[in-house]
Parts: sequence; structure tokens; C-alpha cells
Amino acid sequence: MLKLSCTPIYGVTYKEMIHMTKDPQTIKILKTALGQVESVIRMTEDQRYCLDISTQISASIALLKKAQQQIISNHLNHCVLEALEKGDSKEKINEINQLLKKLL
Ligand SMILES: [Cu+2]
Repeated sequence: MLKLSCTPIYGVTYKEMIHMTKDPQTIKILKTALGQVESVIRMTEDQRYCLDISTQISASIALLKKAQQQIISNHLNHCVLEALEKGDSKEKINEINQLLKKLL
């Protein structure tokens, strides 16, 4: 389950902050990735050629990475920026540092 760590500040309500995570373009990408993963399952059940399955898995991973990039970008452009403007950015910077350790 997605854990929201955004805190509402500068008049941005919690509901609006959640809305920022509901970017329709990102949701579309995630649903496409879900369809691809379901296809991977069917291909595997049907004993399709291994490299064809691998190609489908790669496509799924690429979509998930794209969705992740968009979610992180939205976080930087909204949550982190607002924390910087408030002068309360230490926690957000620590979160980004932890994220970079996981990703790189
Ligand atoms: Cu955020």
C-alpha cells in the first residue's frame, strides 16, 4: 500500500495533497503496466517462448520505472518545494537521500 508522507502546508489541504498523487497520466501508465504483467502471467501459463516472456517483463519494468519517475517528480515539484518554501525541508531532504540510496 502506498504510504503518503506529504504534510499539508501553506493552505494546501490534505485532500489536495492526496490529489497530487492521483496524477491521471501516472495512473494510466500503472494500469498499462498491470495489463502487461497480466499478459506475462498468461504467457507463462501458456508456456510461450521464454524470450518473448522476458521482453514483456522488460516492457512492464520500463512502465513501472516511468510511473515511479513521475511520482517522484511530482513529489519534488509539490511536497519538497513547499517544504523548502516553509523552511522545513530537513525531513524531505532526508527522505530523498534515503530514496536515492535505494534507487542507485
Ligand atoms: Cu509527495
